[in-house]
Amino acid sequence: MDKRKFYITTPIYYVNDKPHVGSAYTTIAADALARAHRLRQIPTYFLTGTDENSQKNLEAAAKAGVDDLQAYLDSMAEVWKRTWRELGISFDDFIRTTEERHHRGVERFWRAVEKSGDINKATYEREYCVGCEEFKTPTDLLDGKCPLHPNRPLEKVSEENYFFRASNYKQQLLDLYRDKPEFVQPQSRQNEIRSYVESAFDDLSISRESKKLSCGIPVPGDDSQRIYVWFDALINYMTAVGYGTDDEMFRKWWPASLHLVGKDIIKFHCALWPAMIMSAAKSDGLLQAEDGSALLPERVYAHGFFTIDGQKISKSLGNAVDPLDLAKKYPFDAVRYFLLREIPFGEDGDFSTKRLEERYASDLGNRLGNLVNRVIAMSAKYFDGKVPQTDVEAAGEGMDDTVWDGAEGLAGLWSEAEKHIEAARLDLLLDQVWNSDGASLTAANKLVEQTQPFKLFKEDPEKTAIVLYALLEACRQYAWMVEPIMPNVANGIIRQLGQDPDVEKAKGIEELKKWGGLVPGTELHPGEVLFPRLIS
Ligand code: ME8
Repeated sequence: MDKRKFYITTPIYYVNDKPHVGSAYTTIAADALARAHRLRQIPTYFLTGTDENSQKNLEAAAKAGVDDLQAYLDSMAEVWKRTWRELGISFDDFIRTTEERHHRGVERFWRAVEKSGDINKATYEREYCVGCEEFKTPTDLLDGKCPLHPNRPLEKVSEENYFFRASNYKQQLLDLYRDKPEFVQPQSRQNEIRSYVESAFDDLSISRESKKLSCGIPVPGDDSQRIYVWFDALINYMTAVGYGTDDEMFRKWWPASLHLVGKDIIKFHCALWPAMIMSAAKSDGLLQAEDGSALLPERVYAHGFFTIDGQKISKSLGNAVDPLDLAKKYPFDAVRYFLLREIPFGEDGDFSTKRLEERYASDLGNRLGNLVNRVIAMSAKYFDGKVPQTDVEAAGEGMDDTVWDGAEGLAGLWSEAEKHIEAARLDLLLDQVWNSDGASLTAANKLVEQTQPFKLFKEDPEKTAIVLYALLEACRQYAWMVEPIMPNVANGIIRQLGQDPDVEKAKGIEELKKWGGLVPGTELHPGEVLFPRLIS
């Protein structure tokens, strides 16, 4: 197994609706983390896709008046794929659970679980919430209703189905949480999962009678039953990288490095999914590590939920924000910045265009955009359109009587950035680049105020060259620090500094981090407006 690889996934989304700012949030976070790893030249595979064997989709197709379910699924999957493309999401693969490659992998997985002795038939009576696509026990309900979908009547299901003996894996799951606490992220969710497994995790029905449910993958060897949508959906993370079709590819990418999900589906990812793999691995060597243990995903990270102007995003309230509309109104990099910056990753928060516009003006326009514009414009004006000629090493020193820590301060920012990327905390990375002491954007702006290069030039051109070189070089480094979050802005800065972003990227992150990447005498290209005034 190549240790230096990064396989990241988003949930596969239901296609009963088009993307909104919530699904965009997860997808943008995954995109930024994928870009951060690619920038570090770590082989990266970024997967997203659509969850199509769901009753919800069936209902949505009927509501839309489309008789041909496959035609509905095809057109909606295209809407999702196109939206992500238009927003510049850099996914490597888009899986649909109606694809042949997925069905083949699901069949192999089912057979493995069956062979392990963990599938049996039983009759039972229970209530099913289509909103959650989940069976509910009496303790899950509030006044006899699903607390998440109180307006949806529960379906009473009484039939003979296949069951997965999930309870066989209770202890192994608890051991997993104890031995590898990082499996469940953020840490604040670990107790929730542990107590769920201790108290409520039980055998579950993993099929429905085909005559009652016209969507879903048929149970291998028994067409009269169809596989429960979550049991099939989770396996997408494997089928996309070749499980059931391409063992070599599977060995290359599995296990997933990070499943990024919303907090609503953490139980499925942190309990059911590893239990399924533990079972299948007993009978399928491809799912085993060298020591025979099951190859489980390395981490699941559950982020929080967005409200819109304080309200839950919902169809009935009609408040779902279409990310494509946001992209028409704002430079999309600014939306990415806002989403990833505003809320500590893992916590709930509110999406408000007022806050977005405030941050656009203050963080991006005033602090980043102005700094880059001023520093490049001054350098161009005083130094013949070029990066000033100066002693690069000397320019890397901290400056007396100022807040500026120089190259050392920037190196400190980089080492913190690496930790934040590893922990998937891009909010902290951004906060630090903007606000920390020493060499952040705040410090750089202060340095301009403290040294006043536009006055200093008359008295001391040599010192001005040092100050402006330091600031230009800092802008170059900021660009690479924020590149995963704002790729277009970063490229714009690099181009204004007279460099080719692709050529620079190819040098590798260690080179990009080094003080002095900007060569004195390089021709600058001022003028590109990074954050244009918003049209209201
Ligand atoms: O659950 N805030 O699909 P889904 C933040 N098909 N994130 C949000 C959000 C909000 N308000 N609303 C949705 C499913 N999300 C299954 C997944 S995976 C094998 C199967 C995001 O279309 C968040 O990531 O209901 C959440 O987990 C996901 O959309 C749910 O998408």
